[in-house]
Amino acid sequence: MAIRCLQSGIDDLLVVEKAEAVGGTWHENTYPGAACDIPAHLYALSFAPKADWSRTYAGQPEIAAYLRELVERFGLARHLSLSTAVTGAVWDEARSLWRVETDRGPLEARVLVSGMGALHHPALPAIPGLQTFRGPLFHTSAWDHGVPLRGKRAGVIGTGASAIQVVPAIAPEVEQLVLFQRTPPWVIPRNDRPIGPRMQALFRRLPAARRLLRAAQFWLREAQAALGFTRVSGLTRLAEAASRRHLRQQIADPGLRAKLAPPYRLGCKRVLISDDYYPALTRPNVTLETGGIRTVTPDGVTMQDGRHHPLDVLVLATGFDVTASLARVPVVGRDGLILARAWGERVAAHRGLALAGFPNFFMLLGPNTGLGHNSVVLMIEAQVEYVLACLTEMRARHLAAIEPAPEAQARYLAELETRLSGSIWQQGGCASWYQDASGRNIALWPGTVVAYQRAMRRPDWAEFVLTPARSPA
Ligand code: N01
Repeated sequence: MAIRCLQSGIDDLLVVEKAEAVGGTWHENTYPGAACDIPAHLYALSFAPKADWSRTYAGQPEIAAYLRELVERFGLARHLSLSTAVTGAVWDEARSLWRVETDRGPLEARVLVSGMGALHHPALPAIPGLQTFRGPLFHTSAWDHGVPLRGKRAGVIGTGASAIQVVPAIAPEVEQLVLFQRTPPWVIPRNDRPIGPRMQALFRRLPAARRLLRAAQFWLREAQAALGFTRVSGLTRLAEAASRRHLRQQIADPGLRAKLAPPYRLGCKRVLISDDYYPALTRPNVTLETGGIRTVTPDGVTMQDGRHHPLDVLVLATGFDVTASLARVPVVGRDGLILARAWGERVAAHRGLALAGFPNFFMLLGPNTGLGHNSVVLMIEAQVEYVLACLTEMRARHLAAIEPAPEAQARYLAELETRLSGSIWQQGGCASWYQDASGRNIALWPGTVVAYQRAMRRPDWAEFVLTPARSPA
């Protein structure tokens, strides 16, 4: 958003970030094995390509370095306020601006864009006795690199995208590893490969070759979404068969295989990609525990049936508190309307990024604009261009405020509801962070990226209430 603003001549901008460095998820998640599930060439910003990605799926250090390098490349440093946490924001109707509270003092802004994301407040499990554990205890997103794992008995709770990267990375190092699984994930092959110097040189010299690769990676994933990842279809069955084959090929023991067979439809939870997760579970020093946890004790974990696993280190790979993430920062719109309350029973936004009653406020990656099948950066870019069009219009027409018209918002949300009904999240028989307490998908876009890009190509001003400035700005 900041780069595209600068490129469009909007340079009176400040990026406020609570961490001490840029990178967001790629700054914070440094656990062993952390990498992206989307090929690096496809995951990079479309307007900031990188020819020399070292592998098909880049690791966290390489992605974090890419994001830091963008600060240099696009001259962002003077627009950054790092180590500054936004603690609240209130719309000032009389002055048509946002009064933003931070832990380093107040700010004012005509337009407020949230890039806060939803996956950064750890979800700590409500397991009795958790806090009594005597050894090191930490969440994957706050990995304690000061804790040596060699020769230790480690426990990992959870089997989501984070856990299946951590387990193969630490299994060779620890003495014993107990993985506590509540629900097995669907896992498909990853086929990660290094990209050698000759390919990197080719991508540097011939940008069309890089673009071709990126397009192929994009359309492969779009086809999956169109055909199978959002609805139960023939492709769902094909993908499930491929995943079962992967399981059979990698796990010989029928007992272990049975424990790893998901009891719900593929696509309902995030589909995981890994070539080394199942093999890690066959190591003699790794135990897959599928009984329920009764309690954590000072020296380990006790199961419902009374068995006890003595442990030195406990890792929580239990995911993030998604629904509460934006609600943690009170955003107060017109007439004291609080964002978390405006959402009431349903977290939703007009086109996934704006809300009636909240003028000049946009959310990147807001409700129902996440993806399970393709690069989420493509969704963010579609939103960034849409917000830019709004900013340009505000400038051209001397507007004080812009916000969705309630009727247009209601129409959009009714259409979204139709798309969601009958989708895999409603019918797949699972629960995940994609869903709210009532089981409704509030996180993912229920369609292809192309469909969203088309819907977001340019704003239809009839969908908005445009308030002119009192005197030309
Ligand atoms: O979190 P998750 P994550 N007792 O919520 C289990 C992105 N990401 O950090 O399935 C026992 O997926 C829970 O069990 P269950 C990506 O979008 C991307 O792994 O609820 N277990 C589940 O197994 C991803 O979707 C990448 O039954 C408990 C696990 O903890 C998102 O981040 C890498 C429990 C949580 O899984 C979140 O992934 C990493 C309890 N009380 C993350 N509570 C890549 O791109 C929870 N669990 C590669």
